[in-house]
Amino acid sequence: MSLTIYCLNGPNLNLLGEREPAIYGKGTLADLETYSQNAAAAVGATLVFRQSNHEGELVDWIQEARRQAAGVVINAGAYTHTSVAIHDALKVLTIPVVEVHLSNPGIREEFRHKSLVSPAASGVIAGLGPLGYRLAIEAVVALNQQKRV
Ligand code: CA2
Repeated sequence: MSLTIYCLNGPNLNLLGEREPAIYGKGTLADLETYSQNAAAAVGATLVFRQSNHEGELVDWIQEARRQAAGVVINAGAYTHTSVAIHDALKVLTIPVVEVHLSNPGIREEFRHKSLVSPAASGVIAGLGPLGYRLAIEAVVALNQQKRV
């Protein structure tokens, strides 16, 4: 049976391709979704890909994933560094959670060095652009396979 993976994207990621190409690349969010959908299809998974600028909506989707998904790939955007609500929602999950970032926050401004998502994640992928999304999807599938061994 096909695994359903939620890929959740936080604030301002709808602006991809419009500004800061040196940091985030030239691709748009639609390009990132197509790339991610193809990556999921290649490993036989079904991807639910969403973006919101609103913290509460992201929390609602994480709660929905608890019932609907076999794993979560999350780029919480700037909420990565501030949101106790997203941290708490992720902590409740018993499915794999992979934190992903297009850039590498660890080599950027100091305020990006702390992640509240990481303590609730199975793993973190950063700095690889869209490739990170593919690897995160593959990781969710592999972690589900491990569970069944
Ligand atoms: O590198 C990432 O994926 C980030 O999660 C992106 C967030 C940033 O706050 C995190 O520290 C790292 C920001 C996303 C904003 O994306 C934009 C894209 C184009 C133009 C402006 C913002």
